[in-house]
Formats: sequence, C-alpha cells, structure tokens
Amino acid sequence: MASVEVKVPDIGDFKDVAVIEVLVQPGDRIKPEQSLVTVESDKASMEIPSSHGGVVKELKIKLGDKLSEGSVLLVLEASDAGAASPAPAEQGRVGAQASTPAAPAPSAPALAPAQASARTGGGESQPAAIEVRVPDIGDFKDVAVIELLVKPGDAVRLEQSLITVESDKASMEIPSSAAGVLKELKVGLGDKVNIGDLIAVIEGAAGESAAPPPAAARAEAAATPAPSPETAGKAAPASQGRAGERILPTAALAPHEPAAPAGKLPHASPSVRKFARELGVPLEEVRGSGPKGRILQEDVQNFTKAVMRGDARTQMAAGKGGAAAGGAGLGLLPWPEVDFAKFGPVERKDLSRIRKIAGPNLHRNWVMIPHVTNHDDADITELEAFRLQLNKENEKSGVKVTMLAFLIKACVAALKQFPEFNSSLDGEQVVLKRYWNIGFAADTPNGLVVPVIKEADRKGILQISTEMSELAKKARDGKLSPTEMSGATFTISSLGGIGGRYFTPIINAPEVAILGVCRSRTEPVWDGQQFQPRLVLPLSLSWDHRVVDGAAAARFNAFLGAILADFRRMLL
Ligand code: CAO
Repeated sequence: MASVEVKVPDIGDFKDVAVIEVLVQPGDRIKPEQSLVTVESDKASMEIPSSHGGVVKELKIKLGDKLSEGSVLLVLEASDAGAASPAPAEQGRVGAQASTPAAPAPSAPALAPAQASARTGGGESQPAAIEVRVPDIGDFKDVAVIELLVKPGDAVRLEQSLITVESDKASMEIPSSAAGVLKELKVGLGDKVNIGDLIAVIEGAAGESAAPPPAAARAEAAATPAPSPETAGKAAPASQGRAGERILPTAALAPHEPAAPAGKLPHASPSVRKFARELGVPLEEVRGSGPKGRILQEDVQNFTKAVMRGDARTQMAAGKGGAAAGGAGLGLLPWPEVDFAKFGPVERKDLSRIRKIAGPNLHRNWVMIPHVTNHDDADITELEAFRLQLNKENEKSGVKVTMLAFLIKACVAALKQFPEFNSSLDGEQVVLKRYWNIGFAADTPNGLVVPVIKEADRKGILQISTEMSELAKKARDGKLSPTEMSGATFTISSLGGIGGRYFTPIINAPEVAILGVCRSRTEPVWDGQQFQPRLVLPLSLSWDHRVVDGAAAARFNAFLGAILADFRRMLL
C-alpha cells in the first residue's frame, strides 16, 4: 500500500472555488471516483471525485478553502494499483490539455453551437435576434430543465445563467452566450435538452456574444472519440474544460454514489444554494418541492417566511447549535410544565438576586466547559495536628486557622508547579497568569458567592485565615464588593465543615480548574506492614479538558497530596 496525494483534477477554467462540503474524513475507506468534496463557484457546484481507492490518511483541505486544479485534497493509503483509469483516449486528452492550456487560438475551424448560433443573428453592430443554444455539456444527454432563471422581457447579461438542467449526476446552469433582452424562452420546465438545442432568443448586439473558445481545444475534441459510458464523468474532456464556460466543470463530476456521504448534500441548484447562503438559510432543513425533492428558490423563501412568522425554527434556534449557538440550548425537550399544586400544597418564592446571577453563570460553565473531575485523597494527619496546635497557641489572638487556609497555600504551590491550572482560555491561546489569587466558595443564606484571597502566594497561613474569616463574614452579610469577588485564578470549594466524600465542582469560568474538598475522616491506611489510623482528606479536582489533560490533573492532585501530607515540602 502506498501513500498517494489525491489532487483536484482538471475543472476547466475554474480557479479558487470554495469547498462547501467535505464528504470524507480520515479513516474512511473510499472507492475510486467516490466524491471527496463539493466545491462551488458562483455559477456551479461540483463534486470532486477521488482518483484512487483506499483509506483516507489525512485531509489537506477544510470547509471554505479555495481550490484550483492540482490542489492536494487528501493523502490516501491507496489500495488500488493506480489512478482511476480513464479510457486511454481520455487520458491522452487530459494530458494534452494539461500541457497546452494556453495554446493560442488560430483561426477557429469549428465553433461551439452556442457561439455559432450567436452569429446567425446578423451584422456586427446591429441589434439582432441571437439564438442561444445548449453548449457542449460533455456526454450528458437528455438532461431535464429543472429551473427557468429568466423570463421574456428580462435584460440578460453575457454569461448570466438562463436555465438549470440536471442529469442524475449533476446539475448545471446554462449561461447566456449573448447580452440583450430575452425575447423568447424556447424551453419549459421538465423539457429534456441536449447539446445544440435552442434555449432562448435574445435581442442584442452580436458583438456582445461570448468569445469562442481556443480553437486548439475544439479541434482536439473533434478528433477524439467520445468517452465510454464507464469513463464518462471521470475527467472532463479537454474540449469541455475550455469551451463549456462555467457549466463544464459540473459535467466533469464523478458519478454520484448513493452510499457515499454525498447523500447529505441538499438537492438544490447552485443559484438556490447561493440564495440560501445569502439569507443564512440552512438548506439541509428546507423541504424541496421540486422534482425528486429538489429545493427551489421559492422553498427557501417559504422557509424564511415561516421562520420570520415564528411558524418554524431552525435547528440552531432550537438549540442544536450547542456551543456554536452561544450555549443557547442543547436541543433538549422543553422544560416540563407541571401543575404542582395538583399534587399538594406549594409555596412560591422568587430566586434570590445571587441565585439569579449565579444560576446562568453556572449553567453556562457547566454546558460550555468540558469538565473532568479527578478524585484523590490526601493524608492530613500531621497537618491537622499542627493546625490544632496552632489554634491552641493562637487562642488569645482570636485568629482561627481552618484546613482551608492550608489548602489555599498548598494550591498556590501546586499551581506554580503546574501553571496551566492557573490560566484562562482566550480563543486559541492560553493565558498563563503570573499571579495567584485564590477564590473560595462561601455558602450564604442568599446563595453561593466566591470571595478572593488576592496574592495568596505572598501571604502566610495566619494572614490568609484572617482575611478568609473577614471575607466569609462579609459574604454572609451580603457586603462583599465586586472587587473582593474578582480576579481569581483558581477556586477552592470546601464542604469540609459540612460533610460528604467527593463531589464534582463546576469550574468558575474563565478559570480552568477548581478544587472541591470534603470532610476529612480517620481511615485505616496500609503502611506496608499494617493498617494505621490516618486522617484522610477527599479531594475532587475539576478541570477544563480544553486546557488540561488527565495526566496533569492526576499529577496536580498527587503533588497537592504530598504537600498536605508533609507541609515542609512547601519550602522545597
Ligand atoms: N474536614 C473536616 N473538618 C473540616 C474541614 C474538613 N475538610 N474543613 C473545615 N472543617 C471544620 C472546621 O475545622 C470547623 O470545625 P470547628 O468548628 O470544630 O473548628 C468546621 O468544619 C467549620 O469550618 P468552616 O466551614 O466554618 O470553615 P472553613 O474555613 O472550612 O470554610 C467557608 C469557610 C466560608 C468556605 C465555609 O463556611 C463555606 O461556606 N463552605 C461552603 C462552600 C460551599 O458551599 N461549597 C459548595 C460549592 S458548590 O455548590
């Protein structure tokens, strides 16, 4: 198996066409000629087929990229011996075309039907009735007219699309070979057309008709047998790429494979796609009323009207956009409306001001941050003994030290050791903060608030304890200032005074991690020879998986545990 770069084949004179759909992904097993991407110009959309079969190793393009002939689409672990093998004659033509793209046009020996017709109208500068015919559309035959894009009386620009035709493989817009006023449309919806068929009569100056294509390509095409049905669509014949104006790349499409992801492409003409894009209408949500469920312009209009009237909602508005919709919703069922009073007496209370503010913030953080929580234990036997001794010594001063003060200090040390936990995500950058402000969740009668110990790295345990008790009191009294609640780089939520074992704290955005602590208890811990009664503190570290990885979180907890087990490590 060899690695093969699959490139954009000859797509005529189209350049820098945008990728509007990527139809395969790494790991996919694809067949030769399976559609890989859909590209779109302002006139036509086309699917680009693979030249090989195999397994997609790497995609080299993404939505919105601009492609031209030769752009690398993907790298394939090819399972077939070589490229999808067009008929030898066709290969020859493609090769010839590639090597003589800019061949100067000698005097034209043969004109395309559209151009030939355009000249039948009369003199060089006089207004004339110009017949516009179906130009060379490869070997597509009996393609159905599915859209009329102009009507009699319309002023038509040179190369303006007149009709859309569709085969079972591709749709294409047929451009006008002349400018003027449309006198007559010669085709109707559902008509089958072929190369050379009369589409319209335009009143204009013959001099405004489209220039003929390079004659070299024409002569080449005339000398080349038509591709076999098997090879049709694998590559555009040279004549198509040059002469067929904008419709021809569409004719170069690979046969559409129903089993391929291409089935996801909504069935609509390029102009309807463009129209939908301009309005921001998600085409995949529009029901098509045209033949074979094709989406017509009026379907897009009706969809827009329904949304404006409130009769319909886009999936994005309904919440399926997730983060893309700003976390507006998750596409969940509506909230159940229950008459609780039916089942017993109820009392209604307004949410507190703090809850009203905190609720949406917590909800956003919970929904938008990919949380992971690592649980661990810390042996705080010696630390607790030290704390109790300290409190005994400080009885008179009135400063009470709780485990939380030690935790704040220990967390600063861990954050210095693992700086990504002391950061914020800003687009595609991580902002690492070189200051250590530790917030702590405080339970108050009105709800949860998070006062912040600023510059905790510069403060001792006693100072932290003093500040904490002042801030906790202010919190309970509802007297915290916004400054006292801002600037945290990491938060600790301690339920130690209350109970519990472990829990999943919600990260306080834009921070990237939060430590939850529960009540310590004495447990039998195996010391290698026997069980020892040890005081064990349960730790729960929630972290943002966009910034932090599990291994780092496990190391953070282990480091923290080691410090709490022996606080002298703070000095190291
Ligand atoms: N294990 C065992 N006991 C603990 C402990 C722990 N991890 N943490 C504290 N304690 C003890 C204290 O030592 C104290 O004991 P004494 O009264 O015997 O001295 C008692 O519990 C009460 O401590 P405290 O909770 O008042 O003090 P603190 O410094 O630990 O916490 C504060 C202060 C403001 C953080 C806390 O009062 C609080 O509000 N905690 C709730 C935080 C919260 O709600 N988090 C949930 C967020 S998610 O909804």
